[in-house]
Amino acid sequence: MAQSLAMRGDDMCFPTYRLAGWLIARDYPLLDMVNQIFSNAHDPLKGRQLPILYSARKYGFYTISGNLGSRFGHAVGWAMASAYKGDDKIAIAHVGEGTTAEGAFHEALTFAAVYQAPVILNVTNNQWAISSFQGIAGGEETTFAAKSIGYGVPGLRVDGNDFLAVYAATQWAAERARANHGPTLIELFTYRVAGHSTSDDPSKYRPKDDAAAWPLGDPIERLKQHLIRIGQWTEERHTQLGAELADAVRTAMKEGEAVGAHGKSKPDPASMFEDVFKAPDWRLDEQRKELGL
Ligand SMILES: Cc1ncc(C[n+]2csc(CCOP(=O)(O)OP(=O)(O)O)c2C)c(N)n1
Repeated sequence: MAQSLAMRGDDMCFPTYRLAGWLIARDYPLLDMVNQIFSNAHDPLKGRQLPILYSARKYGFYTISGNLGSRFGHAVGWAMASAYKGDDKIAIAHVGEGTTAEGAFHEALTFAAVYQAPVILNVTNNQWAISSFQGIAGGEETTFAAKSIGYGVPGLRVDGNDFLAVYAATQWAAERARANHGPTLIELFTYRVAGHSTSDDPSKYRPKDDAAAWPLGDPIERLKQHLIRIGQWTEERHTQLGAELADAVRTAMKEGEAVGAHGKSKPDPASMFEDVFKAPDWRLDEQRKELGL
């Protein structure tokens, strides 16, 4: 995940559900991810979030929300607070192109522009919002990058399947933000080859061979070819790495299952009364006692 590597450890990412790569690129433990998915006794989020809606402050990863677009405004607010405190930490946020049709996207851009917030706002244009194609969000009228012009914010349109281009664009926007030159909107142009989720069947709303017509290739394959060409990588090492990673995922799954899957182990119910207020609150204390916890 190029952006995760281009940002500083103390910056903050306001992600969507498609950003697990951020955590993996920063060596977040796979087992913690699996335990979160299972909501088991070792779930770092104590069963309080939907599966895959990770949160990891130490890894610069703000909690994901199922409410599309809600992170854009949070990122701008966080970035404004950082600037207000005289800090040089910056924020980066993501939405899909479908989500640009939500008010939250436009509100966030207005605040970002007016207050020159040190933030990078990304639109991952994978061309499909479940079964709605990008035109439903205005993608046929103009590009998503060009939407920035109306707000007076620079907009970049990047080949989202080119690792190095994404890295370079992010680094450029991060330098601008850190030097107090304000926000940048980046459109990451890509294509969603698979379904929206495992319960989605894209052949119901687009031609079965649609993915074959996509000209910009697979980002991992492209980076691999580039690295081989410059003598930094080989087919053998790539195959070996693939096997190692598959093994790491299988091992984490087994370990997570051993802790507990499908409700076999759960976070301590009494923990729901923790972390709500900074100091103990008598109302919560009464509720906890009422439940005998
Ligand atoms: C406020 C809100 N409205 C609707 C949904 C239901 N929903 C979940 S994902 C999705 C499609 C999002 O498409 P896009 O923004 O293009 O992102 P992508 O999943 O393609 O990355 C929708 C409509 C939601 N989660 N939140």
